[in-house]
Amino acid sequence: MSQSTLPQPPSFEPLRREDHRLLTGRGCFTADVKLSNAAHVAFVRSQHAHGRLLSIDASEAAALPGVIAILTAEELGPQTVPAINPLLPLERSVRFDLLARDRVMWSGQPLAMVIAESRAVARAAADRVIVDIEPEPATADFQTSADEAVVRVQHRWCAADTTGEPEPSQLEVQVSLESPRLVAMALEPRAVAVRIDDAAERVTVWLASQSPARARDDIARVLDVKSEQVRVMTPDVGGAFGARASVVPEDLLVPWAAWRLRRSMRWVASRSEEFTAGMHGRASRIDGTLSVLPDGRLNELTAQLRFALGAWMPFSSVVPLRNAARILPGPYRVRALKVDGEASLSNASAVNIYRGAGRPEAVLLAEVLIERAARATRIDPVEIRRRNLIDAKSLPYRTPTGETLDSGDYAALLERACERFGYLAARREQLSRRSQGECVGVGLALYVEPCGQGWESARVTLHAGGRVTVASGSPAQGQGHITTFARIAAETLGCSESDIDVLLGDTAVCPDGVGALASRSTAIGGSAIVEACRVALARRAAGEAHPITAQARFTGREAWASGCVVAQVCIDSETGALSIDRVVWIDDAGRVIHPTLAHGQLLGGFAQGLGQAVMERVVYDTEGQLLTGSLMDYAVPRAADLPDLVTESLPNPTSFNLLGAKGVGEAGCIGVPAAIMNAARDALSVWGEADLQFPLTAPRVWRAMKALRRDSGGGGRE
Ligand code: SMO
Repeated sequence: MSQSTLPQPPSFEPLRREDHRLLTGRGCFTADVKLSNAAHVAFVRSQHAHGRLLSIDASEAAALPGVIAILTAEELGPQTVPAINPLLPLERSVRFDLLARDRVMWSGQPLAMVIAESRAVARAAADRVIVDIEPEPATADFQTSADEAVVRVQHRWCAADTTGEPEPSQLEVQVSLESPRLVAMALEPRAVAVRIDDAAERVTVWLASQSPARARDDIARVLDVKSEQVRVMTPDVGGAFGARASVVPEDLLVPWAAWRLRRSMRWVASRSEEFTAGMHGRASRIDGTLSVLPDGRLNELTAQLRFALGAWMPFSSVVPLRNAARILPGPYRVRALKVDGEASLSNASAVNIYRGAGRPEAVLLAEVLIERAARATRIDPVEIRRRNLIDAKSLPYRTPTGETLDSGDYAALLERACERFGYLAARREQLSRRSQGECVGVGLALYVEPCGQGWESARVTLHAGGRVTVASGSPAQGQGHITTFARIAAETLGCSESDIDVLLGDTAVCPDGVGALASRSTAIGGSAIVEACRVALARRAAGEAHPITAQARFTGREAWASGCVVAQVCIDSETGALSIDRVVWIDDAGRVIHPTLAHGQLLGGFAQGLGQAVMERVVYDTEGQLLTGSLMDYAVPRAADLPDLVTESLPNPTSFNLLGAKGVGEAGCIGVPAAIMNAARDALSVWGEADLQFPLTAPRVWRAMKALRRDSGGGGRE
């Protein structure tokens, strides 16, 4: 990424409070937590994707010096993963054992736990546990029939002025789009550390959770103790991205084993375990049809959404399907909408929310369709969007799926993005480069993204002498919440940020909260801090003596951030290799509290969005074996892969929370992939409509290009 085009944060911005400690090696991640006399856990996992579990023979493993215990479902009993967030009703009841009992459902499923004096011994012993499985055929993602869906969603809507019947003169375009399975590649692999306080009948669990209060309750249920007996702490966390919003079986099994054996214990996942048994993301196939009137107005959008769930359902597993369905048709007016969605199980690792959580899929569908419609009607892609965007005057706007777009100016985002990109000049450049045989494309994407639903909590204490303690229910996984929350509190209290201490991620000292997910920490978590500060100020004005403690629980209405991305790509017509020349991205995250940190969120989301678009893909074979089980086979972007990026903020504050803030962390994964896809399709459009799918690797682009050139008779010599 060239420094010249990177917007530099204003020079007066202080560094993040977190950084000095982290950059000088004084961070404390879960694996760093000091425990005296801790045992180590290794998991025995299924090598088959599906089958009957006949027996587990641990006798040889148990004889290894240093092995403390080997635990299976026999010791655990019928313990299941926590209930699922009922945002969508389940079609049938589902239950998933924490340790396999009689069946295995995916290759990587935990079958037994080896507890030993060292990590090395635990792993060596795990390798010697003999598991007998009678394999059965595995069901890959999207292999199930429609009636096997576990979750469904449907939206039907028709504007009052139309019957929704196709008008005779309209054009219809269609696309099928795949969003491959991805790994939520946190820098820090999953880890759990548990300390048993025998005398007090209490357990402390260090866990990289986005939702520590919920994790505490989940752990207490498995231990069969009261929630007050469990303390969950999230120390420094090296990335979460949705994958740590819901607990995985291991998060519950390690505390259970520690409690059972009355011994402190730790488990640190290997990178391989992140691939075989970590949370995956995306995994969807979407078919869409858009009909357009001759003047470019959008008539009817029809979408068929299919999401894979994997072998078991984490708490938030229905969220991607729900989000993709309700976000359509994005920032556009349509005359009719039909959305049908379903999600089904498969013999693969679980799919959960991952940065964007269904938002990227909705945006990809709407944006690829609208550019196809532009080519079909021969209207410029910018102009066809202009004719269909919901205008700022119409906000708040009730969408066909019943959502409320609260704030924003989509047309302004589009105009500003085109201006910063030099859109007209780029089209002229494209023509001249095409005439010289180059394959160049320009693509756009507009997005709306729901942010900050539900409630969050905060506690503020004003101490004598002026220091202030702020405790939030929303923990951090690298975002820099301490810096942002200190600023919010200082602003509200009228004191200096340096007077404020921020406590996060400890259920013993923080009020219960929902957690840090769904782009809610600043909007909802920050608003709770504002409210608690206001209450504390009022008490001080009334003469209450220090320390003054005020607690607040803020419930916000979901606000909708938005943005516009324009990308230019160049495709090597011999090899299919795609390079991204440049990207311009205008984002409306509402009121921005800390520009440096918001910018960092944009960059991080940009990198992950780019990875999704051009290189990342989890692949299972037909027997359910993972083919991309390491970073040798699964590509993630490196710094050198990032192209020139220009970002600009065009804030329209929301009135749905106390700060006017909307979300920013997920935006890069939402708008960027769609813009890159459109640019690639635009590049190949000289030969026709390409069936391009993510990730846009050279072989895939080359094959799509070859098919088009053969069909168009132009240059197809292969
Ligand atoms: S994908 Mo996010 O942590 O809701």
